[in-house]
Amino acid sequence: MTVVIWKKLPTVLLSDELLDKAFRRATKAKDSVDDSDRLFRTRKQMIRMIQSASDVLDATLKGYVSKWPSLDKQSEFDRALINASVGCDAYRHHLSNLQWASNQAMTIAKKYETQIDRMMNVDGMHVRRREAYGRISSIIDQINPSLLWLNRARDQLRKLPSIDTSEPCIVVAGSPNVGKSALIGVLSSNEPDVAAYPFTTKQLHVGHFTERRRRYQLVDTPGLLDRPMDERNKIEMQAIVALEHIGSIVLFLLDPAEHGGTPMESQQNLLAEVASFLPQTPLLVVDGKADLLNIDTGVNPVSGHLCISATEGYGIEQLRAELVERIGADDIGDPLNLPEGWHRSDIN
Ligand SMILES: Nc1nc2c(ncn2[C@@H]2O[C@H](COP(=O)(O)OP(=O)(O)OP(=O)(O)O)[C@@H](O)[C@H]2O)c(=O)[nH]1
Ligand SMILES: [Mg+2]
Repeated sequence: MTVVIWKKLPTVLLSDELLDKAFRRATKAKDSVDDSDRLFRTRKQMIRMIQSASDVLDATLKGYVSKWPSLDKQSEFDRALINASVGCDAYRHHLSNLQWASNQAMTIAKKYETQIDRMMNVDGMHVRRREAYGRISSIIDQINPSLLWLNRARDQLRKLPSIDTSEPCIVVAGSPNVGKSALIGVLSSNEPDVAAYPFTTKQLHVGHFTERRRRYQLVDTPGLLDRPMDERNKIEMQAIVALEHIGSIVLFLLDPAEHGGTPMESQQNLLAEVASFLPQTPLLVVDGKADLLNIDTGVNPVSGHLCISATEGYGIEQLRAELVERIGADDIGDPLNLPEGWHRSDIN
């Protein structure tokens, strides 16, 4: 599975820009044709113009199709995000329109090239070449709505988080304002990236740290879990379900001081809910804002949970070690990732 770097999605030219590019290239190609015989020269020129215009269109359009990530190759998480932000059906439809136009342009070009090749009249060749241009232009104009759609979709998709599903991913969940983003900030080695879930207006933080040569990603869930289950729409549910597929572990952050405004009872209910819709994903419950609880020992003696303060830095390294250990225990796929205390003589 490849990681989609959404920010690198190429821009898409609109129909007039595309045609301009193709016809300009074609004129240049014509000028390089040399033949002393007027009939032969014109024939070669007209054919060359049609050929090079259709080649440019074909390469550009197919280039878009191949550079835009193919939905079938996406993780369930990415597909859920694409669906929520621009719609998977529309995505497929507009990209396939580009493919269609590119094939049409090639077919028209071939047909006119053959005709011109058989002609003996210079004026007729010019007429045919203009006809070919006209028909190709009308095909490209027909897909302008798709080109426009892709440009707008690009603006949306660029805001999505880029998550590598082949690396461990820690999903940070909890009620609003409990300190999820602050915790991602202190656990991350650089400033976390800011991205967007397509259905909330809140900023989503994506951070990472490296421990024993392994990269751990941290993903935020702001606004995703704020409402009761029955009020969430299908698209939000897809994203929540998809979290199960990317999450190596769910870090559920509680705010026992209720500083964020949510009573502990509601926080516990949300915890039960999260546990029920992500049944396959291990869950680590952590008490946050330890500074407000006056606990600096790393474990809350009341709940038995690890206890951290993002603002004061308490318990952070203990939490990191716990996360790495829990994820490591589940991972048997990577031969380079040996259990603690082991060594390999062939690598150093
Ligand atoms: N005292 C204290 N305050 C904290 C701590 N962590 C976060 N806060 C404060 O709690 C508030 C919410 O923190 P955020 O990190 O934005 O919480 P969040 O869970 O990401 O909030 P949403 O994304 O809106 O759901 C902010 O005012 C933080 O400064 C902590 O460890 N101790
Ligand atoms: Mg937040």
